[in-house]
Amino acid sequence: MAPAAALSLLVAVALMVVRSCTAADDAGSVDLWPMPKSVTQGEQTLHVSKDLKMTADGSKYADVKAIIKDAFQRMVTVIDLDHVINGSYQGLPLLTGVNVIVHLPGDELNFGVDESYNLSVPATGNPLYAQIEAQTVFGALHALETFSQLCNFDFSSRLIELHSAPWIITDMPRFPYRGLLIDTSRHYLPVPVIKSVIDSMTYSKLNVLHWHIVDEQSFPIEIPSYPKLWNGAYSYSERYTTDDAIDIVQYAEKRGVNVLAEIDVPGHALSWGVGYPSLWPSATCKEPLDVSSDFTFQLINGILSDFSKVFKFKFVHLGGDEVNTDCWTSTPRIKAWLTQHGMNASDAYRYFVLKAQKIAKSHGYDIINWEETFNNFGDKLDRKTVVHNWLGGGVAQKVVAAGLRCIVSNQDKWYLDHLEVTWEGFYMNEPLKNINKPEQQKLVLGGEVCMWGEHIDASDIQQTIWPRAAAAAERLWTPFEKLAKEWEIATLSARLARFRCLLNQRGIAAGPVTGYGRSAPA
Ligand code: CP6
Repeated sequence: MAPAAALSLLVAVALMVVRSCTAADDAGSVDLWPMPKSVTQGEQTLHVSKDLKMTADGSKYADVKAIIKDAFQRMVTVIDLDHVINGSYQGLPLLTGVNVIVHLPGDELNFGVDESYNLSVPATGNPLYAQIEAQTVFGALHALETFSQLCNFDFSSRLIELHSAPWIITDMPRFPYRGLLIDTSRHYLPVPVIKSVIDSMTYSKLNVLHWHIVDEQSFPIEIPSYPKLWNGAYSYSERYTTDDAIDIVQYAEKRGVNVLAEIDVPGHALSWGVGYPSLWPSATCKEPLDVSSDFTFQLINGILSDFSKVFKFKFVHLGGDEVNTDCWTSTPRIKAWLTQHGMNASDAYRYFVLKAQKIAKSHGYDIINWEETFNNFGDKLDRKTVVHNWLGGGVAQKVVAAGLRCIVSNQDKWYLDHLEVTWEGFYMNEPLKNINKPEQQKLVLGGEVCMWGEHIDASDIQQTIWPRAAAAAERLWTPFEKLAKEWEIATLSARLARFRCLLNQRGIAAGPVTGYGRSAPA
């Protein structure tokens, strides 16, 4: 490239990425991420009172729901209400409260909970109150998040401005499963970092934290039934106690985020043998877990029994990917066992996965498995199995045609450790690609972006996840008809940049909206 051309390209890129954090003020722009199902707006600017109150008039439940009260307090913090200077509201209408109506009792989160909400912000009224109406507290949480994104702190007046009232927003998710995977085996992530990831998820309405807790490199979690398992942790400080896990699950649930725990068997489990070496086929050949030993399955039973007291999500993830059975066939003891049972190595892989499924079911879980299990013996899987796609072959189409449920995470588009995939690439990954029958579409529960841990740790996880995960979050939340088409995608960058800025203001180290993962700011 000629130097002049290169320079002008650089300048153009710099102009593209340096953006103001202010909401676009042009009429008709909607600075919300993800875009709600339906939005109407007006032209009136309001101020938000420093004494903004939450009420629950007309609600049988919201006034007693600690979840909503806590969420309101967090919302007040993120919009920076503390720094509003009282009394100089300059004659604009003053919003003095948010009224929250929740229709259903209960505040137990699980898969498929109603997350819909209505939010209206009138332009006139005395008192002037925003109105939130939701079926469940979890819908109301999303409404509070949306409300927070309407608020803009103005540093010249030191007031919060809310533009373009009246707002009428009707919203609900396109998919019930909107996930993010974290991996605490390749690098340990301290509890506060995991909590900060949970916070960040709520800002883009993701609702499943897939916790890939354990893998071959380390076993960081305490399993009371088999206390030597966490001998496989990297160090004494790089561990999660049962109380840490409970703390994380409760923290997430209060914010509308389910925690999906994974043990990845029989491959990806080498670290289990640090505490219990008999799980290894031999001292020199250490995975997959010994299929011939009853102890292997007793231990899986112990782990899932302990999990069932901590992880209350309907699903547990049993992995099942990348199983190389060479250690089974090359270990004489196991080879003899295979012969005795009339199994070859791939029979034994199926035997292992199905046996683990039965154990998980006995503890009340529905099962998620990586797609190799379906690719190898889909017809034998428990019919309630959810198949988790990650390879590039478009397996979702086959899974739903077979009547099973599916989660989409194809690595060429939704793996966050693939730094070369741009936010536009994340945005354009369509989970229902080539799935046209409504009854099959319903079997696609949603999707998940994956932050594998080999190349990240606490120091750079947030800027590797964000803003690209937000692009996927909109794909999973917003109705298909309202998503940008490939040729319109450039029109999203200002709105995404504002959302990224909002993440930064809330203490989340989201990277700049340059397109690529983890790039330096311009
Ligand atoms: N660990 C486990 C991994 C991966 C998988 N499972 C993985 C494979 C390929 C890429 C990224 C991650 N690191 N347990 C696959 C599901 Cl590119």
